[in-house]
Amino acid sequence: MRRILITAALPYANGPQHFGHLAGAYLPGDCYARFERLRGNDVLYICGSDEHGVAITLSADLAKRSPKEHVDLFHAINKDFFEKLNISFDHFSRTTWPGHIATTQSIFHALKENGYIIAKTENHLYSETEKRFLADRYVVGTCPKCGFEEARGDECQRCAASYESTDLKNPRSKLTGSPLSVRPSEHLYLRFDLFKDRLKEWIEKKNWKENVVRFAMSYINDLKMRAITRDSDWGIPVPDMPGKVFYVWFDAPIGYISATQDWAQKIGKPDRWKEYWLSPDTELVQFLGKDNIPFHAVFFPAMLMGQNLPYKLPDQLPANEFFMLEGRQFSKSDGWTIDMDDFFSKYTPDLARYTIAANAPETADAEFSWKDFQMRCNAELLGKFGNFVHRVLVFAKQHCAGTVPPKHELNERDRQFLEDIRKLICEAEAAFVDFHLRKATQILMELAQLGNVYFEHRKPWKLAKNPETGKELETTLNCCIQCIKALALISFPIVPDAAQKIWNQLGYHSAIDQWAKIRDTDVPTNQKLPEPYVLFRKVEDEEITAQIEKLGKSKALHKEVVVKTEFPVADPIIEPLKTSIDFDLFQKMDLRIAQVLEATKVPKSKKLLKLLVDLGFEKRTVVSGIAQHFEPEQLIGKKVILVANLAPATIMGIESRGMVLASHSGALLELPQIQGLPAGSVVS
Ligand code: B3M
Ligand code: ZN
Repeated sequence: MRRILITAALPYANGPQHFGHLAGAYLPGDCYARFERLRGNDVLYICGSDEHGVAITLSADLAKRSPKEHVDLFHAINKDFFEKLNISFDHFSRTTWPGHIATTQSIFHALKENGYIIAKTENHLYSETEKRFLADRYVVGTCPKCGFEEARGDECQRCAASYESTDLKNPRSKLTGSPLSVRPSEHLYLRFDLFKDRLKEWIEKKNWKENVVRFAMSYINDLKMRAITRDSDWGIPVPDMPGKVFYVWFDAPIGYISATQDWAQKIGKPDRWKEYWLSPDTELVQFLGKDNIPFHAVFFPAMLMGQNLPYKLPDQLPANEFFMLEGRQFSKSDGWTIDMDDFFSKYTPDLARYTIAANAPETADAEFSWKDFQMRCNAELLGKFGNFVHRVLVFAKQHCAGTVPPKHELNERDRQFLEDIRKLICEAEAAFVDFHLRKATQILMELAQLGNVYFEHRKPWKLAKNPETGKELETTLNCCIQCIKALALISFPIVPDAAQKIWNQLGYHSAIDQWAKIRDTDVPTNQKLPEPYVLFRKVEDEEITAQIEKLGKSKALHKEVVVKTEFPVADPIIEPLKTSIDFDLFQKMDLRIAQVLEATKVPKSKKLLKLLVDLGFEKRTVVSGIAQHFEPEQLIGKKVILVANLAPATIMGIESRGMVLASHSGALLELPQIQGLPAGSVVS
């Protein structure tokens, strides 16, 4: 029996989780955990809320909650979300439980004792009114190079100079506008650079996904010391340094260890965490999204290498790409999301799990779309999978007195069928071992289809009409029942509720619990079959249309156009075509995707908004005449298309570097939608 410790990235308790998160870490982790438990291994699946960091204090402030109230709220919401989706964590802890403080501090002490921590005193910007040091992103001031007055804390969006925030002239708080002073502050740095060789040697031996290794290696080559402390009162206190807490990415991964300790205490065996974390034969498998790779492949391993205890380093790091909704990133503020209460009032968790697994973002970004969801539910789960199970069981009930009929002499077709079933079980096994969820769902459907084809071929309804083919009928149904058993087995990690129901419909009263035994044992002849029932319902077109419409409606951009215009949607206003231009001229235009970071009304102007946009490689200010169509806050986070090489122009005293594309029709205005691609992408 192997001992497998599985973790999934600790979600920030800073907002509700959605299918995007689920696809990146929690569902793949859960399918793997369920599969390995089924194989009889000692599995511990650990997760918990990540409850520290500036992002949390900021959102809490905005929501007028204390950070504690904020994380309590979202911890509860997210825990419930995972429970509703049948994510089988053995424990879902949180980084604000007291034990996490002690563990974080002891990891820190060992690093310090071993000479990996140094202190440096540097000047930082301090707000007298807010009584705190401000991180770069909360600072604005006058650029020391070009004199631009709205320059950011670390780089000037006008002249692209980069500098220390303390070099800014007239520095101010971005939030309150109050002036900032310079004060020395001491911070602790972790000497990650000292782990370069050990990290390299360790990663070179790993058979991880190519992109994970490449990404990790590029980080290692460039490893420098990094500050692990922050000036804040929300976080794990740094011993002997009042007013300082650990940087959230220092304490969060330690949360995996402390969550295991929390679990061990709760089961009344406080030392059991050591069996997982301190034993060399534990296999540590950490599921995560690709944006978290450096922390799991480089920084956290280095922190553990600097300990005196023999902590486990990850053996596997299945990192997934991003998962979107209908081609765009999930965004709650945009309404580009799925209301989970509504979802669960209509659909079972299995439907979500199956659809997400079938589209798992394993090698490329992937998405949830409602049409695909409908197809997965109707054509696959209901049409192929559920239908096969149901028709066989109904037939057996009618023609075999409600029991599993015996298997008699097999013909070539039966033999082939049974062999194919066995082959597909082995393929599914391999897919789960290799974290290939997509593949596993394909195999599941292949197996269901195999059953359907066999059933059609053997035509039991004909065999039933002729008393002389009674034995053939029984054999056919027996073989089909063995196929159903295989379906229950391999579908269990993905759709556990449906799998268990199928298992029970085969007359078992136990839980699906042993992979090899179930794989190798036939459903016994004469086992009593209960009344069969339908497992999946049809998802109607109207439901899907309604969901898609809802998505469109709650999309802020769209809604605002409708709400803000005084006129009903008018007939299109056809403007005459301009004279033609050369392709060369067209090609000179540089159109880019730009993400809006800040939006404010231009004082004394009805039409103008001042936008700060991110082009990926630089940030700039543009002035755009769309103020009558959008509230500034609706635009934050949106991606727009910018004419990026338009000569700068000064509009109402503001230098505008570029123009946002928009489409007008009478009083209507809409922004072209490209939301899934990164800022800086060329539009041509
Ligand atoms: N909370 C980031 C995230 O949710 C972070 C992961 C921590 S894992 C130790 O993507
Ligand atoms: Zn400048």
